[in-house]
Amino acid sequence: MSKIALSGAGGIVGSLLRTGLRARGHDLRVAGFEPLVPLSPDEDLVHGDLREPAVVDRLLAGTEVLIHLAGTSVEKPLPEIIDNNLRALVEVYEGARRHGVRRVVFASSNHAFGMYPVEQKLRLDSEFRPDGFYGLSKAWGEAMGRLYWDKHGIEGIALRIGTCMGRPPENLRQLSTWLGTEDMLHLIERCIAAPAVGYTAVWGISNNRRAYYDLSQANAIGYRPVQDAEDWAAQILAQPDTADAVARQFQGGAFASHDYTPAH
Ligand code: 15L
Repeated sequence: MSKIALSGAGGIVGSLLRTGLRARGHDLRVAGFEPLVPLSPDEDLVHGDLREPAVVDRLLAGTEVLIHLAGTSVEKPLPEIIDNNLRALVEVYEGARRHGVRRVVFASSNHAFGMYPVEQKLRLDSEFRPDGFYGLSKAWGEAMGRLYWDKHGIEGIALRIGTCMGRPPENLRQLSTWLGTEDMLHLIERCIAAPAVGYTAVWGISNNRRAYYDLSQANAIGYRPVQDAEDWAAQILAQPDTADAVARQFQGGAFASHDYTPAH
């Protein structure tokens, strides 16, 4: 079985994947910025700053696939985004070249498309419409995956993750953006096992009736989500929607309304 590197294992999605993939028998090396408490004495752990090539080397040596979740995962001032999501990503991809990593699965985000109106259904080839510097960094990350496939032959999958928190959807927006844990584990296993993907993007949401995205093209890697946020719709719709008017208008929700210039 091939060795899989998982970065960002200390985060919410990273923790779910660390335990879920381990339970499914995958051979993992997991990395966090801070030291992680081992789940067993023999767990293969790395920690440190991925802007440092030596840390990247420890993460990637002997691995075949990298699931790259590390980085800033919310809107932050630009210098932090540049350090964690742009500079670190270059180091990670250069490390993938040095170590002959076959495939990088990059955690992109719905926020690279957050300025689309909620009424619009997006396809995989819809243009980026980031809702902030964080979403913009994900557009950069997707383009980097494209570059390293076209120029260096490293396969890439950009996972445009919606809302994946390891719990049921909690508001109207999440009826469209939710990704259930079971679907997420199935999606990642498809990202690991799908043959010859070259470079592709995939929407990382469940089979939500109110999805903002057209999932029909996700079948390229064999992703067949079975969970649906609609199962929680009745209780969510019975509560008042606390989102502000701008957040209600755009797919990125509160990320779109943050620092929004009105009346333009
Ligand atoms: C993301 O990309 C964020 O990392 C996460 O914190 C959530 O905000 C999620 O998107 C979402 O849109 O719900």
